[in-house]
Amino acid sequence: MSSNKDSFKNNFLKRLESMCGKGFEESTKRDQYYTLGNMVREYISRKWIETNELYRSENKKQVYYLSIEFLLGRLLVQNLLNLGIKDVVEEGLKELHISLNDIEECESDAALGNGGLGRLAACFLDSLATLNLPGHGCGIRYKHGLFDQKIVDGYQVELPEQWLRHGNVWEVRKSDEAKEVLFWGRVETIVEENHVSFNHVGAEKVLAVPYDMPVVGFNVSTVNTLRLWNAEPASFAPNRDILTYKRDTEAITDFLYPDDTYDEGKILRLKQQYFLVSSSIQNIMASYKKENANVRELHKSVAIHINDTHPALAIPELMRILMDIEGLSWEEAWEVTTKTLSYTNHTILSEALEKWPIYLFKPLLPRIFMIIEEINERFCAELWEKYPGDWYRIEQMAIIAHDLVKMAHLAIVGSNSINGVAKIHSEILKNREMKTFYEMYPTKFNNKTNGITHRRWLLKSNPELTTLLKNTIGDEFVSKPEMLLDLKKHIHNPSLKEQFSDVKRSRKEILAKKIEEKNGIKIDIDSIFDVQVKRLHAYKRQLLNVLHIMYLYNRLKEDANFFIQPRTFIFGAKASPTYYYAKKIIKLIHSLADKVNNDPRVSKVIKVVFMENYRVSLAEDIFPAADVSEQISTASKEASGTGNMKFMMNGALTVGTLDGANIEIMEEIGQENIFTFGLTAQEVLNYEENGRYRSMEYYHHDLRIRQVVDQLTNGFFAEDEGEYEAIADSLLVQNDQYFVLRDFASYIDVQERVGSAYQENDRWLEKSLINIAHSGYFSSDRTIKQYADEIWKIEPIGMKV
Ligand code: 26Q
Repeated sequence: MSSNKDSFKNNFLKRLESMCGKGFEESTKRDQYYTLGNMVREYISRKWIETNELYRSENKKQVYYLSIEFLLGRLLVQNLLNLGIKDVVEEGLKELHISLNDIEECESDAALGNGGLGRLAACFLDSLATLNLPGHGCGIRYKHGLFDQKIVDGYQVELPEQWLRHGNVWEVRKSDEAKEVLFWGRVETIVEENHVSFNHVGAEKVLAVPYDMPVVGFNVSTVNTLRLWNAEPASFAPNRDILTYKRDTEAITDFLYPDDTYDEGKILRLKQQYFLVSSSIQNIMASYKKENANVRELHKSVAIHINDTHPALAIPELMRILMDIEGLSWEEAWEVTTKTLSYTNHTILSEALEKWPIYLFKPLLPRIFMIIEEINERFCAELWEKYPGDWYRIEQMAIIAHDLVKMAHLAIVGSNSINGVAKIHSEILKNREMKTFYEMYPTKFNNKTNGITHRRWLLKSNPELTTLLKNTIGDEFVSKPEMLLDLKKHIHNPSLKEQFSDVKRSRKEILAKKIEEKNGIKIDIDSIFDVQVKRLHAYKRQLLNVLHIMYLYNRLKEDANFFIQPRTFIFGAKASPTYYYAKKIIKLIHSLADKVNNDPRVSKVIKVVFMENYRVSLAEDIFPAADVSEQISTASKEASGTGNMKFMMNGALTVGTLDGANIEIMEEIGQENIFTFGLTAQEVLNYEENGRYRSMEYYHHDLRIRQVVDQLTNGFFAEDEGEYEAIADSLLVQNDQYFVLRDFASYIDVQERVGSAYQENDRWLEKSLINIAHSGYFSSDRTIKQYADEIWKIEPIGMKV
């Protein structure tokens, strides 16, 4: 690799021949991708080694970020950008008549995550490296990432994802650093004079082999590591059929679990969690002990962060190693453990809180279970001291109760910090969901509002807007995203507005072209691109969006004079394979699209598009092209949201409830630059408490509602009349748990205001620019600085640029 275009070209051609065994003329795009990828990785490796050496020699505190998901997406172009060689490479390739965009298409997304939580972990890695912070990701090398979604006849079909099929140029296998992870077996208690020790015997051993991926900081020489563990058979002979053992072992890292709260309690998922945790903690101890003698001081050199409760077994695992291997007393081990660990909560939906039945847990992880029992007993004793006689409170707070292990309780008790991911979410945790724990440990609770990396969601995905911003306010915002605020000085500049409008239009054209290719639907570039892309979940209320479109359809059919600003409604969403209701909503969107897009008159003003297989790389085409961002969750249910920030950074205006980070977006940009509607979180929580909501009343009293709800089951759609009965039932029979009908009128109103606002083109563009200007606050660099200063207590490591 080199920073000179001509020598890059020469090297590229030589490498292509030696790696692929063919000349340039015969080479395929994939050969070219593979060659370039390998050149880039080699270029990274010097800095990677130096970073690791520096971390060893400086011996400063480091953080390990444990996460069951890392939703990285593609890495080639982001790495080129962060290394500062994208332009040279792009130009060099162009002279060879190769388009960088084309060869990027050969890279599979690393889709090792479901959605928000996994993508947040990926943004955090990018920020850690860019801020020169010693922070490592620890995760699982799933052979198959999140399923590929195909739509067949309007229904979602899942296909196994195959990102490793053509190899992975970014990973380095480190078989010498493999660790053994123990499952099953039993624990022998050995009592000697004044000492008790424990022996885990008859266990089944699994080998955890690390694959390291470099995490390249932007414009710095720091290259951090994401270590992904792969499960392989250990060399010992198990006491059973070797083929079954091999298959069971490899199954641990075969699949990413699709976020599926309806499918919990699967033993394989528990195995995955312990596999990640045990290999990572063993690894952390091994590298700590290379440089430090005293394990009692671990917390001075190491912070371990758990991304939700999925890696919460890190607490008993660290206790196990400190006591059983390092010989610390319970009290000593507990002090080190709690000082080392911190925890982020990402959800308040009670069905997503992890609970493991003892009958599954205890046989699989006998020593870990013993330790959790002891943590629970000591914790309950402490509660008894504090609240003597308050059995109810103790039962509610216990880590083990009613034959279940409650992972959130374990995580809270075993950590020094517990944070939510947006202000309102952290307040709800303190005042409701985790109130009793907050009363017990008030100082542990804090907020860290989420952020996104502008290096992917602006610089990489929207180079056109990036150039315009550089020309307008200079390029300081590239390393200091808060400098985007400078744009506010220019929002009345007519030339800037025109240029921004051109950029938006060009990105809408690119997306429209892809939609035409993939969906065969021609869309109007001048229409409002109104987008809802996120996982499909009842609480996110894609249904509210759908019912509003049905309402517009009805109005257009009934009244030839009904005017609306033309709109294209774009959806992208994966549903968990066993989430019946969510899959029905996908089918419903397709039925609606058929109805709307095939109506000669209606389709002149509105269109409905469902983009298949929503994922990071598709998102990079969608956010830059959006005019309107749909963030319409039932207030109080969306912990933060991060898509809202990506839209904002690309100049889309938000239609949203006062939920999650939408509230902070509004605080930043002002009420006049966002379209809010619907119940507040407090109003939702009041309804939930007093039970006074009756969805039927809204159905009976609002004709608009009655019409669209009836249309779900009266043959309006071409499908069988029973097809959407479950959806109609959720609204009427089950009393509309997510307040869709309650917020419907308010949503219609706000959408009318959106339409009118869009007609005032000049004001709309100013609002867009204000959104972009304030998006710097939502950079994950800000978030990560707060974690580093307030939770992990880590500092940047002095690197030369
Ligand atoms: C739990 C038990 C069993 C199987 C799966 C799961 C599971 C897996 C993934 C439960 C939840 C998840 C993912 C949660 C998630 O993505 N939450 C989102 O996190 C974002 C980052 O903080 C927030 O912005 C979103 O508001 C939140 O929904």
